[in-house]
Amino acid sequence: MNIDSITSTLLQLDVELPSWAFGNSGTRFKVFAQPGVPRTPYEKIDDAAQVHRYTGSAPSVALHIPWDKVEDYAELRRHAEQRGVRLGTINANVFQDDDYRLGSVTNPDPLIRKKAVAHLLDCIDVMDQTGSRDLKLWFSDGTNYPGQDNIRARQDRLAEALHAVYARLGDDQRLILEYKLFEPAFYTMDVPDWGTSFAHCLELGERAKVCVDTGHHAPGTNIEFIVAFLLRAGKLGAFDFNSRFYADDDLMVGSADPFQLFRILHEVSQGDGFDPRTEVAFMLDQCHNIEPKIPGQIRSVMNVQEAAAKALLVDTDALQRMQNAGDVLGANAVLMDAYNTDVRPMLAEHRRNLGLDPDPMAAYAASGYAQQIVAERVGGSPAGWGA
Ligand code: PSV
Ligand code: MN
Ligand code: MN
Repeated sequence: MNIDSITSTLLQLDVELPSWAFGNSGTRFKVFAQPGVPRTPYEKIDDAAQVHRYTGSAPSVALHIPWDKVEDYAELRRHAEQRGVRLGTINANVFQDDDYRLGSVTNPDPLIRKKAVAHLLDCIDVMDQTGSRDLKLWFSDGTNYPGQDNIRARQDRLAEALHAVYARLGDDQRLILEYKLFEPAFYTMDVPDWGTSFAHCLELGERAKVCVDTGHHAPGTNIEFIVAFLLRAGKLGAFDFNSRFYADDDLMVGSADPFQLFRILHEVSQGDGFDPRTEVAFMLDQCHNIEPKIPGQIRSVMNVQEAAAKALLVDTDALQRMQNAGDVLGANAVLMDAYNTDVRPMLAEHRRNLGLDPDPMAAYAASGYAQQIVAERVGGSPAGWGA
């Protein structure tokens, strides 16, 4: 194995952090308040910068608008840069307003559709100030009961809104359309799966791509197949990484099923998705309801790095030979050899070479930052849900 080529690929692997991972969160049953959580978007960025400081691999922070609404986005951008990170994907929010009870961009009421599209266009104004490349769209739109609304008309309204947004993008900006099987709508979602997102993105053009949130599929869905398909079609724009046992659990990536994460990243590797020129955004979309948030993010970045290192360890020549020879067990063994390799010593060495502590979790714990923010911050802001 060529360790140098693995580490040089790892060097280019940037994991984007979600601002909302640093605030209080929970389920619809209870939001648990943790001491020391950020009170402002500025403090969320301060905490995200800590994750980058100890991992060296999380140089950007995604914002959710209006959860991260500030007076001056250029100032927020400078604040991030002073902390050694940058502002990343802008996530639009058209799901937390009473007006959106029957949908946002697919609402039967044209005035509500207009309001939703206006927000999406405002988000592009924000991107112009933050220097962000990607606008991530997730719609909670859908129906709860058969007959509630016309499924086809809702697709027409969705297409119309997407076209209006796409037309407003700058030359270097992209529209990333996320899908989700169910929730909050329980009968139909208007963008329930990758096929729906893919079809709309194809219609829109080159700069519209699909976001695969790993928690947004039916149990048993072969996510790596979706990844392989989208990469082949040049339509994989981003990941929202997280783990799930049941539905959209938003647990730490690689915690529930590290083997699935490896299989997904093997397909990324096969499809040149680690090459920055392929422009796949590797983002976390997680909430740390019961565990401390900064170490939760550090652990998640490390989980992505470990799965990526294993995926890069796959002996692709041997794999292809076995595949071409129809050697089922041999091919499977090549893949499993890589998965079963302990890559932690290699990653520790990689960090040492970068001048980082080989153990980011321990280094953060020893830094005293956790105690400092508890002492300094009183009255943390919620992560966004219900904000
Ligand atoms: C929806 O479940 C989602 O995955 C979307 O990405 C939202 O923007 C995000 O969660 C908020 O956590
Ligand atoms: Mn998501
Ligand atoms: Mn989700």
